[in-house]
Amino acid sequence: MPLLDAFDCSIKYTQVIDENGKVDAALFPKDLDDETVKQMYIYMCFARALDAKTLSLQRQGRAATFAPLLGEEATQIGVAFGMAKGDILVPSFRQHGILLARGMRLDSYFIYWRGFEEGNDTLKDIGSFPIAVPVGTQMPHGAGAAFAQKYLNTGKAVFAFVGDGGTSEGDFYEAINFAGAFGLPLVSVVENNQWAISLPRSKQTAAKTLAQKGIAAGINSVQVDGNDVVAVYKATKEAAALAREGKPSLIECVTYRISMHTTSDDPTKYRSDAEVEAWKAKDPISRIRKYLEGKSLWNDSMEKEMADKQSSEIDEAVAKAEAFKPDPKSMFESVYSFLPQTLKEEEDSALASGFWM
Ligand SMILES: Cc1ncc(C[n+]2csc(CCOP(=O)(O)OP(=O)(O)O)c2C)c(N)n1
Ligand SMILES: [Mg+2]
Repeated sequence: MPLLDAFDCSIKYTQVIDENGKVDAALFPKDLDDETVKQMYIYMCFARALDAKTLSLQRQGRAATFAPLLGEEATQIGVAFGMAKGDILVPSFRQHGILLARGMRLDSYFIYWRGFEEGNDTLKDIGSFPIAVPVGTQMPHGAGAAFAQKYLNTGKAVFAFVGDGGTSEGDFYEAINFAGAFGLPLVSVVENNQWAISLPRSKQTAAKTLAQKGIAAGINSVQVDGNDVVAVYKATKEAAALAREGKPSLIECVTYRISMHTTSDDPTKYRSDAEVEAWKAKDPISRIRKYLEGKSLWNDSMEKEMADKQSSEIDEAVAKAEAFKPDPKSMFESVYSFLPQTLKEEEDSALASGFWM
């Protein structure tokens, strides 16, 4: 007699559209129409354009230390499109693609990257927690928010993002365990971009997949090609439906950080060009373009029109953000219920000197 009932420990990997734009028709989601795939393509391009602009602003001293998402567009846009309208998002620091597709105000985004928290504040209007840099904290926050949705019976699912490195944090294990034990509407999205600053995925854990960590928590756990927006969309939709039945999920999106960790990092110091080039061949955007072109749904003139529109929208938002004048009092608020004397003195001095203006 076995001591335990048998249970399935295998992890399913899904790819729907490969590097050449070839589709596995049996896996293609029935609810996904051409127009939506086109929109996903447009948002992936928009995310890449926004990313490039922010990097350029940082290099000019017009934005703070920034974490680029280049190469990870399909993971973020796929999740954005698979979530329902009122669902809740808990991003970390590299998720501007999903925030963009969920309707983030672009001027707020640039205000945040100028270093002002006011830019983070408007994310609540799109059902998102603020951008937060601590690694892994998104998970217990997400589990807590999911507990609240269950308690209040809102029917909303919560999507919390964590990196490959973040899955080594205690926060990660505690959150998925809590979600499994309480049957919470939590979808944990592991954006596995193969690197945690300079630590490669191979040294992060001896586990073969990051998805399998969810098995121990008793939750639905899958792995998808994170450079395939359709596979990510499909897994997200399925996980969202399960979440609404009180079944949490973990989706490991296998992707790659093509760019630097942040603008203060030099990845050439710790990884080879050959590795980066191999991943560039799996680019998430070009495969969807090939797919759309194959169906005569996209062409060069549409590409140009799209790029021009996105670039003027971005430029307009930058101009607005650079004209933004923060209230000097704002940096003294929201931490203490009343201001300690030392900070009060600093506040008085800041206001008197007018250095902010
Ligand atoms: C708790 C904590 N420890 C360390 C750091 C410094 N840090 C910032 S990002 C990062 C690596 C995160 O890697 P991963 O989770 O894979 O996410 P990625 O940056 O690849 O998106 C580290 C160690 C931090 N921000 N928070
Ligand atoms: Mg990583």
